[in-house]
Amino acid sequence: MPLKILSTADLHLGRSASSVPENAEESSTKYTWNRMVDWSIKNEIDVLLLLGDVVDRNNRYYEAIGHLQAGFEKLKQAEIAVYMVAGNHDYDVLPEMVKGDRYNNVNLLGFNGEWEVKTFSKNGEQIQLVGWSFPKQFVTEDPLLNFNNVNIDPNYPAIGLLHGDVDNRESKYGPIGLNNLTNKPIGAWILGHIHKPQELKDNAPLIWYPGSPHAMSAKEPGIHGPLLLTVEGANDIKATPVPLSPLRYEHISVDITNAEDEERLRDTITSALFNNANEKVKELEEVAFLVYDICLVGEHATIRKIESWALPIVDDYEQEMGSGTRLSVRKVVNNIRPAVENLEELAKEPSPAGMLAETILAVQNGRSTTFLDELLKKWNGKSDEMNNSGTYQPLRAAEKLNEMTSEDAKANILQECNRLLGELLSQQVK
Ligand SMILES: [Mn+2]
Repeated sequence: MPLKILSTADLHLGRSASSVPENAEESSTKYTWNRMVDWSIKNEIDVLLLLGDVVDRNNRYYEAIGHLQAGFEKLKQAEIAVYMVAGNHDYDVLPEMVKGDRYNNVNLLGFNGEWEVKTFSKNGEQIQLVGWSFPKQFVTEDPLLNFNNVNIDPNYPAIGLLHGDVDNRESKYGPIGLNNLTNKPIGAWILGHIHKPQELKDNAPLIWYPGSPHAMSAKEPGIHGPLLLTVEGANDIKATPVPLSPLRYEHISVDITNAEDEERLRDTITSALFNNANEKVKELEEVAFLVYDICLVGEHATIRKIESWALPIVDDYEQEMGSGTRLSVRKVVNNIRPAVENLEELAKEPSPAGMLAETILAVQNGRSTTFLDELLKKWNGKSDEMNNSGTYQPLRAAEKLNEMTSEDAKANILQECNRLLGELLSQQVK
């Protein structure tokens, strides 16, 4: 029977997800840790791989460690082996935990930044686990540059465990060159650090970021969960995502062009949400909360009315699916165009409406104008001022404050120009 390996990274034990009720047990990452432990036992997993940043540096450190230890204990009783490498968040705590022989089933690979190989065998099947751990919080050199004298037997499958930033040379968190992964005698590389699950290469070697198994914010939309590996041969390792995250975030666009009144608008939005959730129903069995960011699109004469009609949906909307999944809305943004017959013609007019039209076109077509540059400069100044203000310090510390990018600035300016232009045009006597 092929060996079954469950792999995961970036659990950040100690953290909780945002935009779901704080008292919901599903919000905290320890819920997903327990769920993965139970799932491994129930599904007769042979090995659990942890790819670093399992424990969060900044959040309730001691509580987090207790939950990790309780899980190790359960896995030990079920005779499931654990192999892990440390990341930039837990470079000090993971080595500390495996000191002494409390858990003879738990192995930390590559202590202090030295590559290490260990062999695991069960029922006549044998695999090699090859790993490297963060020796300190910041690592600016590719760990694979020291992949020398690593003794790998080519007759058996080898799985590489590493935490770091693939193809990001400037990273302080272990920059990894993709080429340095592909020329090693490794059948599959399983990586930590990036929260979005992604396959970087589908074979020879297989390369995956399993991602965070617990979606933590709207910045991490889509399916989250651990990755199941089935080892059929040295270069035949299959990967299957297991959607175990109790939370899921989604971004959807809703066209409101035909919403003439408040009732029609609410109907348009709620149907769009329900249809979207229904399409995903097979992936929602384990999802308790599905949280949406809505972007309103289309064309409308009175954008401000649409906005005021849509606003209450953030607080009011709640819908429960047959699966028990609760749908809610975190945010509504608008990207509605004012109903203008010819924006290009209007942009030529020397009037406030013309100026707004010109700015809208500039943002949409990626051009710059003197006025747009001025607006961007002001926007960035205000945004920095706001982000650096003491009021937001607790949010920053909890990493709950999203960093603003120039894309955010342009999106906001576009939204504002559309709104103003709609307003101006609706005041014109026809
Ligand atoms: Mn990391």
